[in-house]
Amino acid sequence: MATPILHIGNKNYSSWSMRPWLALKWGGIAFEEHIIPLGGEGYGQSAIKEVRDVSPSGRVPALHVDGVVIHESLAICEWAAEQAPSLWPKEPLVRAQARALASEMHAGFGAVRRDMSMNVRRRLAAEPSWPEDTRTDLTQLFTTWSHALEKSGGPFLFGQRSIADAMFAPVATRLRTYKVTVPAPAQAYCDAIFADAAFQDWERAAEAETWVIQTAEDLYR
Ligand SMILES: N[C@@H](CCC(=O)N[C@@H](CS)C(=O)NCC(=O)O)C(=O)O
Repeated sequence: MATPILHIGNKNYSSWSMRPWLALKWGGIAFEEHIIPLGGEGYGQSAIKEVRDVSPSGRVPALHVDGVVIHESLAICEWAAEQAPSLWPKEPLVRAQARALASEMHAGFGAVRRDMSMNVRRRLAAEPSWPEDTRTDLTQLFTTWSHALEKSGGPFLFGQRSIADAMFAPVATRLRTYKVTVPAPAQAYCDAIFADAAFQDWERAAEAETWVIQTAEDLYR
C-alpha cells in the first residue's frame, strides 16, 4: 500500500477533519496530510474547486488509498480501525456501544454544531445564553458521556482511546471555546482529550494557522 493521503481543511475550523486525523494517529497508521484552506469561492456549498478535485462530496476529509477515495469522516475512521483494530473496544457489545456513540455524534447534536462551530484557538469571555434546543443537546451530551465514563471508569469513553473519542474531541474544544459550564466528569473527560499528544499536535498546528474564515462560525459544525 502506498502512503495514504488525508485531505483536510484548516485545523482551526475543520472539526470533521480532526476526527479521522486523530483516529489515524491513534492507530499508528502512516499517512500524509494535505490541507486545503477552506473559504473563498464555493465555500459552504461543497463547491470549492480544490476540494472537489479530491473528494466526490465536495467536502473534506477525504482519504486517498491506493487510487480509492474514502470520504466521510466516520468511514475513514472505520478504514483506520480495519488497519488498527484497537481503535474500537475489543468486547463486541462494548464495541457496539462505542459505534452507537460515534454514530450519534456523526448524525446528531445539530444545535451544538449550529451554535458552537469549532474554532480551536478562540476563547469567549463568558458563556452565551443558549436556545432551548442547544441546552437540550448539551444535557444529552453530558448524559451520554457520563453513562459511558461511569461504566468504563474513564479516562476515555470506553477506557482506552477509541473512535468514539475521536468523534467527540472537537466537541471538547467547543465547550472550552464557548466557556460552557461543564459537569465534573465531563470536564475530566475533556481534560483527558486535551492532554492527548496527538490532539496537542493538532491544536498547536491550529493555533499556528494564519487563515481566518469570517463565515466559518456559521458554517462548520
Ligand atoms: N459528513 C461529512 C461532513 C464534512 C464537512 O462538512 N466538511 C466541511 C469542512 S469541516 C467541508 O468540507 N465543507 C466544504 C464546504 O462547505 O464547501 C463528514 O463526516 O466527513
